[in-house]
Amino acid sequence: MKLFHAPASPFVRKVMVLLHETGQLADVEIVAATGTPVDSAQMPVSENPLGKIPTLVRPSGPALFDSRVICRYLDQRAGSGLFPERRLWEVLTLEALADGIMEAAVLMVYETRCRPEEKVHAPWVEGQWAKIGRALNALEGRWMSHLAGPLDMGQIACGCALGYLDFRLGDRDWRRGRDGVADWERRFASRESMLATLPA
Ligand code: GSF
Repeated sequence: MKLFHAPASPFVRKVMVLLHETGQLADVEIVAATGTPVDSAQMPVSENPLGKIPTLVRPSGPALFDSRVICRYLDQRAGSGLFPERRLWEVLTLEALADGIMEAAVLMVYETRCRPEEKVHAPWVEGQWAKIGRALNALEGRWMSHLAGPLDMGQIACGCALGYLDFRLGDRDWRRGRDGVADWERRFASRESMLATLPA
């Protein structure tokens, strides 16, 4: 299998952490692909018409995207139980919440990276940050007992989302007033799979 990959992408990191945790790393060839919506020259546009990463090419069958589909596929392939049937809707919702944090953070990065400075719309950027703030409050208020449970895909996605906030938006201090999430993140970030996939 081939995985279109960039070391800074939190969505790609979800896939990489899963590959580490489930012992499938050797089954995947990493193909470098960086880009933005305004520069897709190196992106896998013939495999994924959306031109986004991660995209996974299998020996047969259509290429898989996005990260949620790829993670579900690789989990099933290894029978690793990261989407346990008993807690499925919670796990998928937590993954969606973490993906939403990543999406909003990536949009904030694109706003300054892809637009001329005079066209950056500050209220729109702050609207994305407000989404992230509400999602972090939900983690702190409602998800701590789930985060403390056995490893699942929702937790992996949260670890990658919080790592991305440190990587790209470190000056925003997401930890303030969220001691529970901050403490969980510190412990989760010390997993071997997380240390091996630090964004760069
Ligand atoms: C999001 C992937 C994405 O936006 C998923 O895989 O879960 N919902 C999708 N990837 C970014 C790279 S990143 O910043 O993680 C991407 O491919 N951007 C290029 C573009 O054209 O949006």
